[in-house]
Amino acid sequence: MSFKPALVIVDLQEDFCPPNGSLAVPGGREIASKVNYLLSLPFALKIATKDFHPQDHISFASNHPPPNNKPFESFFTIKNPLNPEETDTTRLWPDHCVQGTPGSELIPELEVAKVHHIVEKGQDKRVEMYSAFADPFTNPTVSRSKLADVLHEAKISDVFVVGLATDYCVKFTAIDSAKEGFTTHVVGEATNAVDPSSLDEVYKDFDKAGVSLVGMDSEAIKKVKELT
Ligand code: VGL
Ligand code: ZN
Repeated sequence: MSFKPALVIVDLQEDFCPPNGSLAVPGGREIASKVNYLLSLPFALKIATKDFHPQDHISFASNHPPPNNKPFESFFTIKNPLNPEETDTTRLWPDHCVQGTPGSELIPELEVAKVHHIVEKGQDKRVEMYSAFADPFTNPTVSRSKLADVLHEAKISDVFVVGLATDYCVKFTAIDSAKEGFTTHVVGEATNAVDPSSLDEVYKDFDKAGVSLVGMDSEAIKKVKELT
């Protein structure tokens, strides 16, 4: 199959960035220059995703009763709304990326004019959805975005994932991309993590899923530059 790369920029939104983001990732805004450089390269498709929650989203600690409602600390077991036997235990967060709020906007540093598609995710209040492809349930899946269709229709071979956060939405988006059959790369310098101490584990998960961690100067990026 011929090399046809796509760039997927995950959740580069105000609420994930200092100084005002409710769920600010350390160094979140600083990756914008690297992402903009990648946007200048001849990727066949350039996509930005947005975490885009209703105010009553299940991942917000504020929507749960005490004492298990501490943002960043508490966990909650979500039942698949279509099959209560299937469950997903997940961390609760401060309110973030609420539809229609400034926190949900892509950061202004991002050169959004170079982006071909914006994919919104996390709109279903009943499920967490870190991956920009789908929620974590499989039996059955509850909520799916248009991302897989857009990539398959364009006959993309390789997906390069960047953005926020390495240990949550970047990780699950990259793993799902590999599951969809795309050769998948995460460009390390163009991501940042909520918890940098978790990165060793995250990189092991990439290995297991067949996702490669690459640098801005890697052979994989050189191959993109050589396209015209
Ligand atoms: C994310 C936590 C909650 C992310 C989204 O974009 O990594 N993290 N929602
Ligand atoms: Zn979220």
